[in-house]
Amino acid sequence: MTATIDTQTTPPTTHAGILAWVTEVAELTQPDAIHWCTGSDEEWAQLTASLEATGTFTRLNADRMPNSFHAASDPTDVARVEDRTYICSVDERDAGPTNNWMDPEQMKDLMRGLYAGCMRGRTMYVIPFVMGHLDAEHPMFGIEVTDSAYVTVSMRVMARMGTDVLRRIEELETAGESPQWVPALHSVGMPLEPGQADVAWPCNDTKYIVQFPEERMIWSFGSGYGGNALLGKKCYALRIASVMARDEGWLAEHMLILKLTSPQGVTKYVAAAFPSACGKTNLAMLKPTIPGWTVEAIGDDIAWMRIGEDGRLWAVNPEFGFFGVAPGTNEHTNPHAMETIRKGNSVFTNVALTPDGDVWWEGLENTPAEATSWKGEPWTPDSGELSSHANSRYCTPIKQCSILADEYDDPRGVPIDAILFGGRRKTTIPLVTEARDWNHGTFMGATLSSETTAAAVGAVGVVRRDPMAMLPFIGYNAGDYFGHWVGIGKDNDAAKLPKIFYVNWFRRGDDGDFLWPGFGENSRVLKWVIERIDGQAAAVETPIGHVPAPGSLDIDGLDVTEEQLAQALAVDADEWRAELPQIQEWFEKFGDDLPAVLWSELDTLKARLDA
Ligand code: SAT
Ligand code: MN
Repeated sequence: MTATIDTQTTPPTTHAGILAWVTEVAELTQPDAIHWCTGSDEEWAQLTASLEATGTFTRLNADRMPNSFHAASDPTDVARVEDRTYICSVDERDAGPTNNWMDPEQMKDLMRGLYAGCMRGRTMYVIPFVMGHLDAEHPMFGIEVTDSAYVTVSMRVMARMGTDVLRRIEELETAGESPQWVPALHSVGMPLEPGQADVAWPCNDTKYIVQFPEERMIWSFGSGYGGNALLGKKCYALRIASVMARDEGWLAEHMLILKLTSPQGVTKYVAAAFPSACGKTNLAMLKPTIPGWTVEAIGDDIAWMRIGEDGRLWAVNPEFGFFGVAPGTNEHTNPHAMETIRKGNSVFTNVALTPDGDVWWEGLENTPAEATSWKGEPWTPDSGELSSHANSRYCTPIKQCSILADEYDDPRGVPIDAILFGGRRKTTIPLVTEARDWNHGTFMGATLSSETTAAAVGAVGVVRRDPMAMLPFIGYNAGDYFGHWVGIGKDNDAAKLPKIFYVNWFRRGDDGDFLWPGFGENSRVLKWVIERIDGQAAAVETPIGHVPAPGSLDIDGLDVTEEQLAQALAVDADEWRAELPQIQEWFEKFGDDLPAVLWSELDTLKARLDA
């Protein structure tokens, strides 16, 4: 039995372009019904009820987690599928060496074959959405068409969507502004024959996540999960937006945005890029351990940054929710996230379900004596298996975050003072290093490396280069992307641009233990960063940049000795020499497309290590 959704027969828009596209998609995919999303509470209630009816959702105990739901995906559909993700630029060269590429017309032929009749037996949801503010100078619209109610519900958490968006597009159209909108087509790829029962998590073994950069268009097929299916997030706000940013002179980056206020009331804004599942969300909502300092959140995953009239780099978070990794999230690692989640209105995917109707995951307090694992099997702490998938997620409205900065609602965003690049490395990379200048910072970003995590399908723990933490998200030739970064430095007043730092919370000592406690204690590193910008903290120059001078990083009251800190900050010339051929090999991938400036930075690094 399926609960019914209102399906209007008359589309609620007169926008010819949108109507034509939706009609074309419906003719190709053959849905039983079309529902234009309003974004209302009633719609949420209907959709979540229909998801309960199909067994996709289990409603959680309202006393613990009001208006919230548990979902378990198909065990084969648990993360972004990078090997199935394509940048279909007209010219193969424009996809560059880090992306999969196929000729766009060939890809469209192939995918039209997959899409033909793929929504039979299902409702097609039309989701008008905007990434960023509806009242931005140029609102960044999109229309996602999907046959997944799960995706529709999740999109309502993650993006501003619904009738208001449609009205704004029409308004601008009427004013003669022809606002751009990104068509984003998604199907789980599992049509239903008449009488065929649905499964809790429909998907298809054949998956394609495809960006057409010239057309600013997204086609996704076969997966219902996260970044593969919520097309406003990685596909639009990073891959397609990075192409727009290249063409228009701004930056679309995989960065959190936070506001830091000192005991003296001085406010700074920090943007930070880390690969998925490296603690970015924790840093975004950090609870400082040093007295008098406060952190407010603005974004946890994506930053769009434009040079303002004042010459500074202004950032907005284009998203409306948090899509955070659940395992490891708890009262210690991220108390603000826990508080945000507990307010409800959330969707949990691939975590465990407790007998009293709550969710649980590894690392959360109060381990239950028994639970149902993400695979739907009975689980106890002695099961010898994880209760939750390592990439299981909470999906929660950002407005519930009690430390959300007021500036979140400002369409102009915030002026960024510091950019941090970070990865997960057991060795070599110090706790914090300050770049000498913008180009050196671009070199740090371009050579960023990290041990892989469960956020993408594939081996975990392997060191890979992840430039600006954007490897799976750069929508064009990464060589050109580095050139774009260099260009931002060249075309603007360096004194007004943010200072760049490289951090590594994950360095380990000889005993294999972490050298730095991380989490709330990372506020100490932020404090040093801010004090550097204000010319207050001391640093020593090393071949790789400036690291904190002894005594300059505040470890007052912390259970870390000066010796441990020295190890965390050490620049080991031999480790770095071992890194050089890897960087060389990485750069060679880009051939002539790598900006010469980055080769000079590598030469400088070599020379400094030998000096
Ligand atoms: O699945 S998502 O791509 O949305 C999450 C992530 O990898 O950061
Ligand atoms: Mn991310």
